[in-house]
Amino acid sequence: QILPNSSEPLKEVRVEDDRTGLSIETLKRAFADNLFYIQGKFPEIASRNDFYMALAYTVRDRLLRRWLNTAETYTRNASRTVAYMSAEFLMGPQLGNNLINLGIYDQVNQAMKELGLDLEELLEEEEEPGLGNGGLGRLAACYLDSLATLEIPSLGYGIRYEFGIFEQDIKDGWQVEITDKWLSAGNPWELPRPEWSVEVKLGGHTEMRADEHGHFKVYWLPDKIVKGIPYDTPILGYKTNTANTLRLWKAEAVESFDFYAFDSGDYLGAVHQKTVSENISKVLYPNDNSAQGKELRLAQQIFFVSCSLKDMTRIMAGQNVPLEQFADKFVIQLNDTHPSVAIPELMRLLIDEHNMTWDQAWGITKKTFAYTNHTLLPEALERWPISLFGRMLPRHLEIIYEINNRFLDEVRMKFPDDVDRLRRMSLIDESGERYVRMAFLACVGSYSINGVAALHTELLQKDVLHDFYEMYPEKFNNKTNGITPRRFMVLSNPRLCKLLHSKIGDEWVKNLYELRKLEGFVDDPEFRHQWRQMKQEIKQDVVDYIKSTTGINVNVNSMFDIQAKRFHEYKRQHLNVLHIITLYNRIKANPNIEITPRTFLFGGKAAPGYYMAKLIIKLINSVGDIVNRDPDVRDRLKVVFLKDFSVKFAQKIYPAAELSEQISTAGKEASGTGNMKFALNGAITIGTLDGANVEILEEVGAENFFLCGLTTEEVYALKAKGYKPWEYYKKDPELKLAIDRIASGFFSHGDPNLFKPLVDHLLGNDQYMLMADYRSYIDTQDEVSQAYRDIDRWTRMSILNVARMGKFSSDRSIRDYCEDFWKIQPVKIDLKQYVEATA
Ligand code: NBY
Repeated sequence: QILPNSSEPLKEVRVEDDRTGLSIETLKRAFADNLFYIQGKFPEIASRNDFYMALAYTVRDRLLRRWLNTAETYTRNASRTVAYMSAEFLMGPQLGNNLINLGIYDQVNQAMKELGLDLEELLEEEEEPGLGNGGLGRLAACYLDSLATLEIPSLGYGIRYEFGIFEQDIKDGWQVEITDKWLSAGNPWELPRPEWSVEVKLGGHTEMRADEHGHFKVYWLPDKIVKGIPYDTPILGYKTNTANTLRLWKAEAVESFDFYAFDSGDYLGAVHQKTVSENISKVLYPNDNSAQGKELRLAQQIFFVSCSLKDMTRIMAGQNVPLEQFADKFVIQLNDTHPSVAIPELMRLLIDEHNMTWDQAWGITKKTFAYTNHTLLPEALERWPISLFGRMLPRHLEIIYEINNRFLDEVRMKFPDDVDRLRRMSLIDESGERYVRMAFLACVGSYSINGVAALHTELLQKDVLHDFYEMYPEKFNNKTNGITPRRFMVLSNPRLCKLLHSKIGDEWVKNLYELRKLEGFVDDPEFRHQWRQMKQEIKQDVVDYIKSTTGINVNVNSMFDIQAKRFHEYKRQHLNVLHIITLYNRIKANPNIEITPRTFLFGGKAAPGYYMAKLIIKLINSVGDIVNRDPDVRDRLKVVFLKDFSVKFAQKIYPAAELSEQISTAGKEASGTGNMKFALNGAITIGTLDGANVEILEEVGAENFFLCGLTTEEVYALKAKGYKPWEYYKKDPELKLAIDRIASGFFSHGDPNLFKPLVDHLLGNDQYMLMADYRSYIDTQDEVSQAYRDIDRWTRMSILNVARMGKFSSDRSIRDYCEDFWKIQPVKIDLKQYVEATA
């Protein structure tokens, strides 16, 4: 025996080293090591980014064990896996979230302090990956967080855009777009995996040829091949050992093509080819809720979808799972129709490259895919012109025609002699120029179709997908969206979390329904006082921020009334502006009028090509210029446009909100998720009966929600009987005065033309019915002002909103997906086993 009689002392020796240890001393040493050996800097010449990078690598080292163990466990067990396919992942900064989920925020904070650094400042330094537009992309990110936290084997698949959503600047009140060079300082969170690169074919034509057995087969002869290189980012669960993967594809040129051109002496041609290939993952399309129909966009879609499917077949081969079991090994969730070419692409892979029969391949395909719809807006439903589609994806078009033929036969069987139904349901729109209807393709190729809030799912079934609901009622289901409380509470609102911790512990972080326990404290005046105190401190931070970035003085005692979301006419930021102008008019008419002081905060980007949305931004800034300076206003109203709204910025803003503006035209906002983030942070909602507002109202109670506007049925009915916006203008003097102010040029240096398009829209057709909802909105806002003056009432409402938001955790959404149709179980990751093996 080599060891003394007891080996206990040896167990005391930790395998803790500078890459794993969590003691303050080890963290400091690891940080210094990374600064020196990775950044190549000593402290005196290190930039803030160097310090950020050194810390990021320190944290990354500490999550790699979890990441590798997770991958190893999934491989060994050949675990059933969710593949979440999305053209967008709006992840937000990674460092803070990883510190929270690893449970090492406090240690690292202390270690940095001892090194004379400020963790907050280092967190600020991170350039966020803005690889999404808004709700849809952020939902994908929240879902990855919940999947990892619930220990569900999953992979996110998307595109590694070199340029994400543009940065927004405001010049003379107008939005200006700036390229988002998020990768320029390096990205410490991704690992390239070139050994798992794949090739994607594009263009060319197909041919029927006999194979070696004399059987005829289709061959696709592409005229272009692009290489996809995967870049992996770890997705940590909250205080679990699970670290899943987000795999994003970067497009590069295939070497063989370069060599070919190079051999023939066409050097510049070869370089050009390289540029064309790399363009595919160059930039995120900056539109939300409108499809563009651009060739490059279709190339992006087939590119990432084809890379991902091939990656999945590689994974199966590595685990010795036969391809026949594809639908058992993977469920593919389609985040809207953007990845829906995956349906014909999987068919093509199985038939053309793996020699399956049509029926075999189709059997697998329709058991694999599930489709989430995010919109009812007709302009957001993707359709590809047949000519464009056929040019880029000739083989996929053939497959879609075949799917369509068989599908229409099915429709004929179920609904004989209904020619109009066939025309309506065909995957090919033949009413004019011919198009492929991607939403219909997704419906036919998926076993599940879900909307993102109860009302939205109901409207899908009644309206946009009614025929498909009649055809396949069993496929339809609702999955109300959710948000992750880790990022949108624990990380972003430490003050609220501290207060919650003192009263109800922190079970709620993993089980948000636990927040209900707060209801027991709502009658405690001391608690309400602390609640107000907390909100006040958060507001003060934002006041300071606004002062330092815009020079505007904001009254910390005014109500923080916030609308933060993409600019779109259906979201009706201009209805909010009409309220501001109305209050302003009241002050001008009677400068001594009693008015609840308010600060109106706006944040959000407009699609660069969306003229009306950009004009609304200009209007907000123009109204702000007048209102903020008018001495009659006496600081009772302030209008602030917070430029360049992002996930990082949102995290600062949600906690400070008191009133959350959710005022879309009923029936237009599929769900909304900002509405949830605000309410979870103690803001009260003023909103229409739209999207998830309906369910928020149901949860928090009507007495804790300011409801306004028409219902969806009323919107439909009013449209049907003939809507006349002009009538509302004529009959409501306050509305008339507000519109006239804009039309007169009062906010545009006397120029009546600047906002004329907006005014004409509102008085002419007013597609989104602002005129119809104006009076109800204004009256409800007056109630809001009243309620705010009753400080105890308001505080109670705020507390009860937080207490009753349990339903809106993305953990609940993901559990519903798992149980309802993913049919997938958690897999526990063991760390000890590994540590002992290495020890
Ligand atoms: O998805 C949003 C919905 O508007 C919102 O109500 C919902 O809460 C959220 C999550 O379910 N949709 C959205 O963000 N859509 C897009 O960003 C988007 C982006 C691109 C395109 C279409 C829609 N496109 O066709 O290119």
